Amino acid sequence: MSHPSEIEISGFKHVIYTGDQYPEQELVPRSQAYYEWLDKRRSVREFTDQPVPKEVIDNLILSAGTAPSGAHKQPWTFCAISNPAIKSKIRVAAEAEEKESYESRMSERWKEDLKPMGTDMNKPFLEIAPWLIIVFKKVYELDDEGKKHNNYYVNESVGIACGMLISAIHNAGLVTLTHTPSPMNFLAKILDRPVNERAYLLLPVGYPEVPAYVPDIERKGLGEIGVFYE
Ligand code: IYR
Repeated sequence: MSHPSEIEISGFKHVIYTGDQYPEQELVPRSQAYYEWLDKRRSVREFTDQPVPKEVIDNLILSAGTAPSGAHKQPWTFCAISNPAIKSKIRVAAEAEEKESYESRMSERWKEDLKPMGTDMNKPFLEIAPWLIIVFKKVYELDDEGKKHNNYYVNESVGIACGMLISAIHNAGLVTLTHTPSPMNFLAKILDRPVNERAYLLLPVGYPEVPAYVPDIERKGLGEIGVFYE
């Protein structure tokens, strides 16, 4: 039976889905291989300054931009910074916020919880890593008359895009970590972002130091994170 290559639904064009499908016997090995590959991803804090070509960053951003989003509003902007002067500015401002956080904003319990991660208020990777990708969420759009139109499920959409970005970085053989200086509004100021954009996450991107050391932590098993209703 032949199908039309496109149809209309509520007046909007729909085309045929072209994602790959695999024979049934490949499902388990493919899903297992993906899991095992993804399980090797770690948040790495030690970077080298080895350059990463801009074209790689282009592809990482395009990959993140394939994320689903509320009403397909794509409420994100990815700022990629390799300029050393801007990276230094970001490091100075981020460390100032982190110092304040570690010294007075974070609870003792929180700092105890972070001890195994080996993180502190110093963020040398902000200058050493060849690229910083700063993800901004677009809370609303402004139309031509300057009227605000709220986007939908913005945190969910941008969170998913960040997950896909992190996977794309891992796929390229590069490393990152999720840096969340709080508050983050200094980033919009330094980068002169429009009023509808709020900093969401900062990801340094580059090659790991050799060797790079990561905390010896375990991931929860299927029995702890999966609940099945069959
Ligand atoms: N915001 C700081 C501190 C920090 C907080 C958590 I929760 C971490 O898992 C790691 C670090 C930072 O981004 O370094």
